[in-house]
Amino acid sequence: MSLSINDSKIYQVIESERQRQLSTLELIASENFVSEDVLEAMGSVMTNKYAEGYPNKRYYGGCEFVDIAEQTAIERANSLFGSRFANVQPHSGAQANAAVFFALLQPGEKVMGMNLSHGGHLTHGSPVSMSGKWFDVVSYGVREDTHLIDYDEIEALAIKEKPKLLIAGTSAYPRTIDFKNFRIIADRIGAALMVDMAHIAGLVAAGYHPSPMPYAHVVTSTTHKTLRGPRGGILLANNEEMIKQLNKSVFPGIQGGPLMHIIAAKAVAFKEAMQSSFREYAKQVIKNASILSKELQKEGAILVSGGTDNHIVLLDVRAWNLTGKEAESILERAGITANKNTIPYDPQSPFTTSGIRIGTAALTTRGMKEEEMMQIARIIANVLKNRENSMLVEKARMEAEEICKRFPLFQQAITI
Ligand code: DSN
Repeated sequence: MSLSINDSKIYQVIESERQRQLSTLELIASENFVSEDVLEAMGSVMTNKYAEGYPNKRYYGGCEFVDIAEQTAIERANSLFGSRFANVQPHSGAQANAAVFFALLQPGEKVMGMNLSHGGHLTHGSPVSMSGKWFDVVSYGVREDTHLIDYDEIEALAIKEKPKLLIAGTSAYPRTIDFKNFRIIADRIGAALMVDMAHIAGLVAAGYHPSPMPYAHVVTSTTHKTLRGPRGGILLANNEEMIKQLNKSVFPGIQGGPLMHIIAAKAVAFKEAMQSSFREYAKQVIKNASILSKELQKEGAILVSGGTDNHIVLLDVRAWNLTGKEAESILERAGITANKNTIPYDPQSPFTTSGIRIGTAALTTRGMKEEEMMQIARIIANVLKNRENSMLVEKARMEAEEICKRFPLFQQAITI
């Protein structure tokens, strides 16, 4: 290892980030800790190889080994999710979603997705993203009284607006999504149904959230959230014509050379997600979120939708006279990493927000269970309620660090 000698600045930054991850409680719902095997594949010589095209149909020589890696990733993705076809090249979830738009729509055509501030995603038609700038967008939200998706409302809107593409999928929705209902709506208006399962992919893989695969025309996902793989995206489909269109859309449509080191790491992660230990993990992720939400409620927290079915808990911090921005920064001082998030019908801007989104995927990877969730819920509530008390916040930080020490990570990582 020569990075510490040849580039001490970057070495130091990596080491500091490693220490930060080790010593703080990671509750960002879209983050996780990959295995050392995934890390090893990501940091391998596969990064050196150009492989534009697809296995056995490349624009470069010397692809015999990267072909095996990509084919293996495709086969494992299909067996993990029960799909017939997969494209494992999207560099991210945003790229996977853009590939669907490029494959199925012409600029200006109509799409219908969930409003970002109700728990949707930027790439589902937000006016600040390419999806909202280049396409005609209709957004649906959740009900104001329950914070739940109302399928009758979506159906009525879809019949009125007739989008060509209907999008199901969220980044801050704590409840189970009924993909069958979405397909019924799509069929009524002759739309294609895209499901973006980025947040729940690990839960779907393990059988703890219903799979979109029987219902969606195309499924997109990231590979790094609950699925616990490298940062990246995938596309899944059951129809051969659909995958042909998607493949052309990813390359040469919107991307150049695939990231072969990431694709190899995706293959490793898919294999890990097929193990019974991963099913146990996903079950615990949900149990932990459920305990965390109940304990927070006991402390007086107001939760969007009143609880959770998945890995996400969304707090309405107005109950404690805070904005999401303030709450994020107080939690950070206490050694807890979470993110400010808009809540449905949020009076604050997306930069300020009234919510805090927390998720249990990363801490569950560290091995934390019910007991730690109860302790963490108490710390969160205590520091948010007593933020003026800097001694209390400092004590909370020490307690967070002590919990982290009991659940070590990266056994074989480099140390200074
Ligand atoms: N930014 C991701 C998340 O946190 O959910 C989605 O892209």
